[in-house]
Amino acid sequence: MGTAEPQVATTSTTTDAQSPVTDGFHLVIDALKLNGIDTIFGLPGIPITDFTRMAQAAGMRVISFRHEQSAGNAAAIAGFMTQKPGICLTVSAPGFLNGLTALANATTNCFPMILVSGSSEREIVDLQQGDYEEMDQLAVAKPLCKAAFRVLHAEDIGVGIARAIRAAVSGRPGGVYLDLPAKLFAQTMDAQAGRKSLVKVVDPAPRQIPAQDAVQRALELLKSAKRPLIVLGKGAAYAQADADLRALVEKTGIPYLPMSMAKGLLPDTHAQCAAAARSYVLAEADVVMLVGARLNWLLSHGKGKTWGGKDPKAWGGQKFIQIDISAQEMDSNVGIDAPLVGDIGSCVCALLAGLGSNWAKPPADWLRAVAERKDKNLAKMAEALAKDPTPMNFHSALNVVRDIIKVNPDAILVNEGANALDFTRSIVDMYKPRKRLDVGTWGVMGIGMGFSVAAAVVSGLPVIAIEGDSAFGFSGMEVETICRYHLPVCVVIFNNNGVYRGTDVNPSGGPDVAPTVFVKGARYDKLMEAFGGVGVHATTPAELRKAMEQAICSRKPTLINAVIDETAGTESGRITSLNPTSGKRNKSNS
Ligand code: ADP
Ligand code: TZD
Repeated sequence: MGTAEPQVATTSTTTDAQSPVTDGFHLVIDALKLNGIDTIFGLPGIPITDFTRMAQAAGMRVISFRHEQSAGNAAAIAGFMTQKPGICLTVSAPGFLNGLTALANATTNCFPMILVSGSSEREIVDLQQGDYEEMDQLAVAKPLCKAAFRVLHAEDIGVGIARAIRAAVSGRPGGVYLDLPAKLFAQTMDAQAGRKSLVKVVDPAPRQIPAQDAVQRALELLKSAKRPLIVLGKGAAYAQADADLRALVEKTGIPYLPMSMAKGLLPDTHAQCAAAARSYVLAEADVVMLVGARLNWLLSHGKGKTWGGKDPKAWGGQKFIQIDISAQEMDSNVGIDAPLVGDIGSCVCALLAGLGSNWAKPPADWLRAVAERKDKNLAKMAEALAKDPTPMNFHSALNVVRDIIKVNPDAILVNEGANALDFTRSIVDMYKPRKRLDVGTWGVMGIGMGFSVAAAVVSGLPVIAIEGDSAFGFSGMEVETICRYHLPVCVVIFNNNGVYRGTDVNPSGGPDVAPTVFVKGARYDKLMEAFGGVGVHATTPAELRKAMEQAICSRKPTLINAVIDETAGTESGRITSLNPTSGKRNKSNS
């Protein structure tokens, strides 16, 4: 890099009580620390390199990545796990853009994070005179996040950080962009005035108490139900109201369905868990209570055949109660009969209080019907898991992962891919809240290693990442990051030689392989060995089991290349139908 970096202001620090002046670098660090933020996920370069050094010197954990998208994903999931905004720090223009996908994804998933990016000279950017890494980042970020701020003066840093924190975690959580121009870092001001300018955010995510009449309406609707169902979403996982939520489910006796990242809020093996009877309960329930789950594509927009509707757009006739912190979420897809707007902790608490002591359990015939479906499907699953084909398929490999999680329920499971995602979600039971972290609302590939790093850093617990081979490729270079920080991450790549599968052929007969096909028999395990981690090539469930057990026990960075039958799986996993099929093709076929 030819350009000189801003000089470290060696004489000034707000942390040094003797020093008469402070600077932008230290004010940002002090403002974050004052608000209990002790970790930064980022990637250094102009104008933030010295900032990363100073943050580390000031006792912050600075986790440096190989690509900003992974740093951003790490920040986002740290936000989800801790309810504090995760911080991602990047350089200007390209670094900022690399982080932006993660910021947009965080916002889409309602994860609190702050993307802090250095930016170039305002005067030059605004006149478009061609500065180093020039870009109007604030304008670019605005439509992709919940809020975006820029700080121009050192004395405004305290307020800027406070606004960013509050915007990220209050109401519906989301991503916030904070633009810090290079010049800001170097600005100096009186140290005492600087200290006074900082803001400790009081009650950053205030409780939002639901109205009593809304609680009553919800309870009455629930009471009238013949076939009630509770759907738990990742908003419920985020809310950390675990004990009350469990009490609500158990006191009402209503079957519940966990969305992907809500798995484990109650153990998946709980008698009331209806995950194994998903299609039955969605189509049959007459009153559905959504707890921190949106009626988006993942729930077929609350209508159509999934919900017992006669055609793909038809309402199935059920009534909905929806608990959400965002009033605007109500009626977004179908009418909500009993909206319960507030934070999940307060709403669940109010519902519990209103249940009384003689709440009637749901009708026995409904519970029996759900249990029958569930038992039938679980028996079918057990049969599939008992097989031991050569080569391994998703079931035989995941049978191992299922056992490993069962004996290590505190381990965090990160999961991405198509088939690797869908099969893991349905086969691997989770036992504790917030242990399953995955592709979320967008079904985005590339979260794998960023989520794994953050999960290990934030929790100190072992992390198991179940990755499709394509999915892994999006963030694979971060295995170096995992090794560098000696993180207890065990990456398992379900290697079936391509995107979805490895069997496509080039329709033209030309020399290029098909667009979905990768190098056959790739040895991803060697990648981990290159950085001093443990690499294992596993071709049988026994080899996979041994390697995973050793990884958990040793806490050493491990990558297991689990060879899966390349014909296993389907295009796009469970969502094959979302692939457009040309009307032209249909006509000419018929
Ligand atoms: P899933 O994908 O698991 O179905 P979604 O991401 O669609 O879940 O929905 C999460 C919902 O939870 C969002 O609508 C969000 O507003 C809501 N939410 C997040 N945190 C809270 C909270 N603390 N209290 C109430 N609602 C929340
Ligand atoms: N790019 C991004 C950022 N997100 C995406 N979801 C995709 C592309 C499209 N995509 C999927 O939806 S799943 C997937 C891609 C590329 C990978 C599937 O292959 P895999 O998993 O090897 O990871 P399986 O188990 O072989 O299906």
